[in-house]
Amino acid sequence: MDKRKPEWAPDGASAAFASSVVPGATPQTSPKVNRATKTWDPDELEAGIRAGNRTLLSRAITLVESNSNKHFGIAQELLQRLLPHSGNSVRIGITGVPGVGKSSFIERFGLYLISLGKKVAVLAIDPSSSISKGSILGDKTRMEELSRHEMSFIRPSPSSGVLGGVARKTRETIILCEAAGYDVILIETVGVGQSEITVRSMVDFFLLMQITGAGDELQGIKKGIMELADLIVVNKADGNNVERAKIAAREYNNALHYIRHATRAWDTKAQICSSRTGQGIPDIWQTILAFCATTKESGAFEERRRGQTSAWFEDMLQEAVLHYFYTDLRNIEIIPQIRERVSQGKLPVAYGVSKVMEHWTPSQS
Ligand SMILES: Nc1nc2c(ncn2[C@@H]2O[C@H](COP(=O)(O)OP(=O)(O)OP(=O)(O)O)[C@@H](O)[C@H]2O)c(=O)[nH]1
Ligand SMILES: [Mg+2]
Repeated sequence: MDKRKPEWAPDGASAAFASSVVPGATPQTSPKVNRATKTWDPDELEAGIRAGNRTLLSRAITLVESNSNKHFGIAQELLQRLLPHSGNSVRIGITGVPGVGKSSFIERFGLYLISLGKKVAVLAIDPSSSISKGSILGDKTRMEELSRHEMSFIRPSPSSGVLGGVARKTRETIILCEAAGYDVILIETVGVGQSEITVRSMVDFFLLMQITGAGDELQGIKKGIMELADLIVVNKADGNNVERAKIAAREYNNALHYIRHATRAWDTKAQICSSRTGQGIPDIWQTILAFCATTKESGAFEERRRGQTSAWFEDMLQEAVLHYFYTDLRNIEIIPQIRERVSQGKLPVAYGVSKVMEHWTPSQS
């Protein structure tokens, strides 16, 4: 099969999925689907997505993931049309170290939500996929049943670009999925580096997954990560691990008294579950429902969403301005020269900066 094709294509995907999103050393500016259909028809995409057509949803995501300028306009037009139909989901981020059981949890939890009549979309932000140019979402055995279900839609991490670009694509993908009627959006990320902060900045509810270790549970967990979480879940509470998981949850609950909570008027707590037996899964959904009710009531839910969108706008604006600045011909030559003189100690740093700015905007100096 063509391993470059990023589409998740859950229809009959079986063992092909996950492991297929491999090489991609070059950004995928020419999605395969484009060759098949020749053109992108915004009317067709809009109507298809609104009708919940997963193939067209997949195509639209490929479009927003494209780095090509010629796709940008149409992707943005589509997003603008769909924006009024977005926002009606619960966006849930799930993080935890590799092996903690995130994908197994998503499979269980997703199937449970489907049993309640929900439509579930699963996205991923995997920073290592941009470094290694290949997805490590080795989930073909973990989410197999969910991926085959017609009420689910699973899409791996965009496989190229810096985290900022990946984040933009995921945010836009959330909008598309919501317009397609998905009620719950689950975003998996590996518990390393900046990706947790990034996912926190695009979700309503952030779930930190832990497992019991040997002894001191709190050792090794960073306070900073706990401060991002709305719920800590101690997974793998099954077999002879149940008691240890309960003890761990108690320890987290004690520790949570002493840290700042992620969401205004919401007390972050810890609970246990088993993604293997399904124990505790409904309780987690109850917690999330309680969270939504409380934060919607207090206004914190809307406030966060608005804040996230304006922060996203601000980030992109800053990125664009920096790009404009550094690629401006007036700066391309002078900045390295002044940097050199500054680093040699021949010019004070602030003076060097003022020289660059003067050169760039002589009229304002
Ligand atoms: N006993 C038990 N094993 C579990 C449970 N959940 C996951 N596992 C096992 O833990 C291993 C890792 O599970 P994954 O779901 O792939 O973990 P992950 O966090 O998604 O891992 P990465 O995607 O690599 O970050 C697998 O062997 C699972 O079968 C659980 O609740 N109980
Ligand atoms: Mg996983």
